[in-house]
Amino acid sequence: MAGHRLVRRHEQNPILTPDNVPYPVATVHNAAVIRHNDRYVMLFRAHLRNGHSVIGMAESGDGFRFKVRPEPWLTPAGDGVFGEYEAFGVEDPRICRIDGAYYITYSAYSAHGVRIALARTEDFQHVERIALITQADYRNVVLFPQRFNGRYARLDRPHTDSTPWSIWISYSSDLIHWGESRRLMASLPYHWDELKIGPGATPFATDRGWLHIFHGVFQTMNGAVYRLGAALHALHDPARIVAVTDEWILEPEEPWERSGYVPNVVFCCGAVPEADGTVKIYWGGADTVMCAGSADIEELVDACLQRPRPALPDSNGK
Ligand code: BMA
Repeated sequence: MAGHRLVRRHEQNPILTPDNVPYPVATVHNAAVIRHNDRYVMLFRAHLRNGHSVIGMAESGDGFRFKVRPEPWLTPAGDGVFGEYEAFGVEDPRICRIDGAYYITYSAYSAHGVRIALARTEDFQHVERIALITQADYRNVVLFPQRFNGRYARLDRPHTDSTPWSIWISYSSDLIHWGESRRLMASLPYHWDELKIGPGATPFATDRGWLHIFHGVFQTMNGAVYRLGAALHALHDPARIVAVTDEWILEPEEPWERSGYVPNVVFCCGAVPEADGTVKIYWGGADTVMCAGSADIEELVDACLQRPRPALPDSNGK
């Protein structure tokens, strides 16, 4: 894509590869990143060589050069209900800070399908699993970092045969039991995201709304292409979409985004807004390596507001 780029790639991409991990892994991707004290903490997904995923942890002083801890951070539970539902692996974490604690939502895979689990940590040393917070056939749950009228909110993505996989919102008073779900955003026919969309990074507040970086997928004769878009949700009512970018903000371009474990994928699970008005954006490249870049928050907001597209198709399917 020619012209001005909203997301500027870091010159040292990929910033993390399987070679940087001190235990045997085939991939390092789909990582969440958050600032904890004066460090950046990354929780990444890594495929083991049996095809199951674990979650590893890396730390950084500058948000770009990460050092991986010697052991995986979260591996499938050995017993109990989590053991039953995580038997095939734990994937695609997201981190959200609420009231001083960090909540991690991740995909739990098993013979029963994929559902979302919630864990909590205060220091990234000790982690406590709290609950499985969806039924089967859900992925990509991101929490909002504050309550709305006393209730927590999340964006989620149920799988369904009758509609394209879309972004929904649900509410909870305890982070465990969720309901009042509504469909907020869907892919548009013959658009870059026409196959499906899903939540990406934990939303962050801007003066014009919550900015949410999501992924959209286009099916080609040569397989699916995963790209990123941005949406703005009203600050006091995240169920109200203010605007969605008509164009993608990032697509696979670099060799390590176009080829790897799954080709032509950029997939985002984390973004860190900075005091200087930029946001660091993290994405998995081809489900194999971690990449990072930065963007001006105002430019992303403007891209949503100045070149918007409908959040949901109209009744004629457009
Ligand atoms: C999705 C998930 C992601 C992955 C993407 C591209 O369905 O499995 O974890 O990054 O496909 O393979």
